[in-house]
Amino acid sequence: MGTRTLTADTTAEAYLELLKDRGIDVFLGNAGTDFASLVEAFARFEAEGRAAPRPLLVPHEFVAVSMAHGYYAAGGKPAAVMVHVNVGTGNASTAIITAARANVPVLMSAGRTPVTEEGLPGARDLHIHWAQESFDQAAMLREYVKWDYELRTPVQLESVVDRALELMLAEPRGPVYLTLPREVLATSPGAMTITSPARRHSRSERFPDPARIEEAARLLARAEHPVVLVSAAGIDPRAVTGLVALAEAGGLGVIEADPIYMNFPHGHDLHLGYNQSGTTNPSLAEADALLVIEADVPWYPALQKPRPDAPVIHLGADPFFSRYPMRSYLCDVPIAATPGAALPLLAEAVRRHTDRSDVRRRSERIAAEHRARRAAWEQTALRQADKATIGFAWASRCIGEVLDEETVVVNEYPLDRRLAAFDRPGSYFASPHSSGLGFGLGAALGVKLARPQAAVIATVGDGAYFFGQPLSCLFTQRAHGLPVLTVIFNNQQWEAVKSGALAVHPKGVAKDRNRFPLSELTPSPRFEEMAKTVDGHGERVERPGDLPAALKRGLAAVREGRPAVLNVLCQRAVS
Ligand SMILES: Cc1ncc(C[n+]2csc(CCOP(=O)(O)OP(=O)(O)O)c2C)c(N)n1
Repeated sequence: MGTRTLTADTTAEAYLELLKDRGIDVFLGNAGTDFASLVEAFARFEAEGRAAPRPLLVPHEFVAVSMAHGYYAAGGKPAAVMVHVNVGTGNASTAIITAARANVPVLMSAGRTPVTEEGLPGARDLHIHWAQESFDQAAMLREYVKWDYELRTPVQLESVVDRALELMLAEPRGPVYLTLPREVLATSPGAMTITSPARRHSRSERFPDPARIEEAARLLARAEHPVVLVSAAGIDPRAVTGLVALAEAGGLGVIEADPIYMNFPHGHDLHLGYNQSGTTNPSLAEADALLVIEADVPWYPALQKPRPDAPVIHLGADPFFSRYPMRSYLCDVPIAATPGAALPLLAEAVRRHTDRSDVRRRSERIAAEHRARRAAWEQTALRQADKATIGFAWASRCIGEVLDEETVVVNEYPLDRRLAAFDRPGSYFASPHSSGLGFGLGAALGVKLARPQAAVIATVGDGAYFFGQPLSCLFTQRAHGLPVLTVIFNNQQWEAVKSGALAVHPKGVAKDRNRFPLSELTPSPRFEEMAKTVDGHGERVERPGDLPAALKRGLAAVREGRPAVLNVLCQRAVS
C-alpha cells in the first residue's frame, strides 16, 4: 500500500497535487480573489515543472461546467471546475442541473469569501468579502449535486477530496460541490502524507437480477412486435455493442427516443427511427412488448401510449429516475443495472428463448420498414434542395454528408438525426433532457478537449447560440487551441416558444394574427462576424446549394486550428 509525501507550501498546492494524483487532469477555472493561492500554486508548478492538472481559464462559468460535461461524455474522465464564491456558483447552476440530469460527474468547486474580518492571512480586504458571503452557499446547488461539503482544515484534505470523488463516480454518477475558503487555501498544510494510489474506489458495475432477465427475455421472445426505446445508453460503447447483439438475437426494432448519444447505428436494418421533440414513432402503436433502456421519456403519454396489454420493461442504472419528482410510466419488469453489463446477458437469454424462424420473420419486416422510412426521410431532404430558403432537413442532410471517422457532432436541437447517419459510438452528443439552453457550445469544447484529433461540429439554433455565451466560447477555442465548427440553424426566432403557444392555444389570437410576441429574434445579428474577433472563419449561408461547400470550408478552417462559425439562414419547413 503506497503513500506519498506532498511538499506543498499552501493547502492550494496540496489540493492540486492531490487532484493530479487522483487522475484529474483538467482544471477549468473562472477565478476571483478567492483563487489567490491557486493562482500562486499553478505559477509554482509551471516554474518548477511539477505535475498538476492543466489550468484552463474559461470566461463564463456556464461554459466551464458545460465543457466538463462534454469532456466526460466524450472521454470518460471527470474534470474539476472551480468558480468564484456564490456569484460564480449562480452562473454555473444551469449547467450543473444539466450534468445532474445526465448523470455526468463533475468535481464542482467554489471559493468562499474569507470568514475573518482581520488577523489571518487571506482575511477580508475588499467590499465584496462582506457582500458575497452566504448563509449556506451550497444550498443553491444542493438539489442537483450528490454531495456538498466545505474544506474547513487542511488536515481533512485527503479525506474530503476522496469522499467527493468516490460519490461523484458511484452509480448513478453526478456532480458534487466542494467549497474552499480562502484562508484554508492559503494556510500551510505542514507535512502531508497521502495514500497513493488512492484506495477509495467506487466504480462498480451493477449486474441485473437474473430472474428479471429471464422474465424480460421471455416477454420479448414471444412478442410479435417487440420494440426497444433508448435515449442515453450509448455513453458507454459496450452498451451499443450489447444492444446490437440483443436486437439481432430477438429481431427487435430499435427506436432512439430523443437520443442524447449514438445508441444504435442509424444504418442498422433494425433501426426504426426516432421519437423526437414531441413526436410519435409509428412503431410505438403496434408494439406488443417494450424494452425501455436509459430513457426518462420513452414516449409522450399525451400523444400516444403503447397498447395497454403490452408489457413494459425498464432497464437502467436507475430505471425509476429517482430524482425526478414525478414520472408515471408503467413498469412490469424493472431491471436496475448498468446497460453495458446487462445487455449482453439479456441478449444471451433472448437468444435462448427465441425461435430462429421468428427472429428471421420479424427482422425482415423491420428491415423493410427501416428502408422505407429512410427513403421517405431522404425524399423530404431532397425536396428542399432547390428551394429559395434552406430547410432544416436539407441542412441536416448536408451535415450528414460531411461526417467521417474523425467527426463528432454536438447537437443542441436543430440537427435532424433522420438525415445525418451516426453509426459509431461516441460520434454524437445532444443536449440532455433538462435542456438548460446554451449547453451545446461549451460541451463541444469539452469534446474537443477530450478528443484533440476529432473534428467537432456544434449544431445549435440561433436561440441556443445566444444562451451559450458565444464570445466566451470563441475566446476559449483560440486561447486553448480547441477549434470547433459551429453551425447556427438561424430561423430568427425561438420556434420552440412559438410552437408551445400554438400547442396550448391552437385557435388563439397569436395564431390568427401570426404574431408571437416574446419569440422573435429579429433583427438577427451577423453572428458570422463574431468569428473574426478571434481570427476565425465566419460565413453567412443563405442558399441550399451553397451549404455543402461552406461546410467544407468551415471544416478546413478548424483543421487549420481556427474557430469557424457558419450562420445558416434557414427554416424548419420551407415551401
Ligand atoms: C436557460 C433556458 N432558458 C429558456 C429556455 C426555454 N426555451 C426552450 S427552447 C427555446 C428557444 C430555442 O431557440 P433556438 O435555439 O433558436 O431553437 P428553435 O426553438 O428556434 O428551434 C427556449 C427559449 C430553456 N430551455 N433554457
